[in-house]
Amino acid sequence: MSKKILPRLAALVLALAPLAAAQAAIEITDGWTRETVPGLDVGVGYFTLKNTGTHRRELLKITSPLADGIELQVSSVDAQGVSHMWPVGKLELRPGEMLRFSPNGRHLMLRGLKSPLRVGARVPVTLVFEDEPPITVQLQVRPLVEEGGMKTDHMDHMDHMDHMEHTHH
Ligand SMILES: [Cu+2]
Repeated sequence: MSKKILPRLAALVLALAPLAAAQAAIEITDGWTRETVPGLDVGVGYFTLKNTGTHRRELLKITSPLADGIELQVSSVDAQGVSHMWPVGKLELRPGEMLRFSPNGRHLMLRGLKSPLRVGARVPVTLVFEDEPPITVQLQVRPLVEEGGMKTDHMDHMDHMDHMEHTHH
């Protein structure tokens, strides 16, 4: 390599460096949600998160222009078959870590939806991780009732909402 080209190459590398730094380390795939239950303004959300970078990343904020607020929750089914949910305090991804949100595990709860969610629509959700540019994922709306019968996750949320109301009284 000639001595003339090297400084130019160095300048080029310097020019590209900020671009590389702005590359998102967090990958979000398989975003989906369900149709809302008639009369309820709450919805669910699922996706898969992966930290492809070399540093821990903490999730700081989740928002959607279609909802008043979004909460991270985890649900699990107890020995009696009853589903329980509670908020997730802190979500961190180690380098290389992958987290799959699912109906019987971690999920998003969208509160105060501006309008009912209909099959085929998309719900944009923006996630902010520390030291990362915001990432927007489109949650694809799936039917409430799928082949094989009624899914229970929304029913769980109806119970959950009752519970939330009780705590306010
Ligand atoms: Cu929930």
